[in-house]
Amino acid sequence: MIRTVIIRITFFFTLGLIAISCQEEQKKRIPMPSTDLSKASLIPKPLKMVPTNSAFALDQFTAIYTPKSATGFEEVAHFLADKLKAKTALDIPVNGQNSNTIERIIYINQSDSLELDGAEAYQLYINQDSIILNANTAEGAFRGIQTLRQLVPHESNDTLAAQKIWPVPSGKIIDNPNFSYRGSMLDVARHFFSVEDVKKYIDLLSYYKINILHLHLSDDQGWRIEIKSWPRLTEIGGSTEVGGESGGYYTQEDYKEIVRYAAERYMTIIPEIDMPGHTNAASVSYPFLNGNGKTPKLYEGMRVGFSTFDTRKDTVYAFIDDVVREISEMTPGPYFHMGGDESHVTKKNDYIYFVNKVEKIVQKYGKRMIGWDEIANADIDSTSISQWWASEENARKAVEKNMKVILSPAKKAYLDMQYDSLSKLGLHWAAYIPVDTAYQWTPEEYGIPMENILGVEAPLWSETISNIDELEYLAFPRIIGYSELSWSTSENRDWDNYKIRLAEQAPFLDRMNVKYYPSPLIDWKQSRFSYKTIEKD
Ligand code: TNX
Repeated sequence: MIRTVIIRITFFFTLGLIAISCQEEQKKRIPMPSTDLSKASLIPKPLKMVPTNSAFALDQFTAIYTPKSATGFEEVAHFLADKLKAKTALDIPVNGQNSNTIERIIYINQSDSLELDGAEAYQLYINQDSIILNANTAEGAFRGIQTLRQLVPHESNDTLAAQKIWPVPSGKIIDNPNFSYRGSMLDVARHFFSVEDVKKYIDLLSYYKINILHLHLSDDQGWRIEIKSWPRLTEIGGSTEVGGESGGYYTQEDYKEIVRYAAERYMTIIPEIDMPGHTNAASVSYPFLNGNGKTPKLYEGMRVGFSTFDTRKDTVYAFIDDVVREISEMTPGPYFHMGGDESHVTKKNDYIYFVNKVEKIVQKYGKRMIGWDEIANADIDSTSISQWWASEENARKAVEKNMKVILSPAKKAYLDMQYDSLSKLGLHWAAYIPVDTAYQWTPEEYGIPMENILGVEAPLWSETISNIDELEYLAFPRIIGYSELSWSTSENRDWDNYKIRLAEQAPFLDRMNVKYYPSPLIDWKQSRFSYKTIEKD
């Protein structure tokens, strides 16, 4: 394999460059400490790793190259160069012309090798003088550069050479995700989070290879996405949030910017408009939508299950058609989430009628419908997807209908559950979820046949959090564990091994200014970056 790659490289470089590098090889090779790839703190853990106990010296004489014709690869290379610059301050050229000063290369290669089974698969070959990253697609290359970023040490080593170097442990990595759907959800309805906050979250999630961000865009307490044909939704429905704070919403331009930023990180945005329950904010804006028989008023509390759309009015479906159309037009991903949870004041027949109608609208706009587990009670298509949060019975019904299921069981995967009874943020209606409980369960053996599992998603509901620091406190470090639960195979997951790798994430999280919960279960690595937490006592 390495030989084929090397042959490819010789095609890519001029003979002159090869000749120069051969002559100078002896002189430029830096003695490397023995570095053991198998001890690298990679999360999620790759499928296979073969250490060769040497190292690649990342330094100012390193350059990145990509094949010119491969779509998206050059952008991936620039992304890597930017992130390496932020970490090391090195200015690493991408496809540069001036090869005289280059001694070591990172080659991000498009390869059609059959060994690379799947769009997100990649192989990394790290030698003393080259790093070769093979992927079928730019998406696979993007996942691969996250691994590479994690392999670059946080501190440089300047005892080995005149210049600063960052020794990257050598060896071979072969990787491919266990589940293609590795999700996170953010509730921007109970509390609104700015575009900037969402981007920071996306950037952190993508470092751990999470590829889905589901945005819960509407609820009783707020409507957060501009709909041009129904402007009062945001003018009125967007003005409130839990606890009387000021609300907010995304303009369509804002939403498109989130979608673009996520796409740059090979992450799909899934928009959710929750209905027929959780619709108070919509009904306050347009009272004809309301079906609970009371005059709707703006709501800033935390109760659930009191609102419903009127499911028997054509105008309600005309409204939904506009909403689904406008949002779908801005959403390149294949999914539209219709909520469907906790519609406690919608009669059962009305609920089923409603879900069936909305499914058709979603399909009309070319999307696959997702709904919370209750939707499996409707007469639903096998192409629609059920998100299991509460009811095993509903999850079974989905499997009987041969639907795919997203695993988000609240007692294991809810990021808004408190870590323990002392946690200041979060709820505990489903469970307390300390960092080990969040990690120590097996999605593959949770009662759903493997062929029905689409993937795992960790929802972050925002009743108790109102700013990015609080968001990060509940999400981190648990979301890092969910990334491993959905990417790595069960044979590669082990709490005792994981908790050591998790401890090593502290320098990254600190450098990114992430206010994670410093769980006492983890022996956090101290870092030279500032170490602050929002919980002082
Ligand atoms: C249940 S999960 C809900 C949400 C709440 C959450 C709080 C789900 C589909 N519904 O409306 O925010 O619990 O943990």
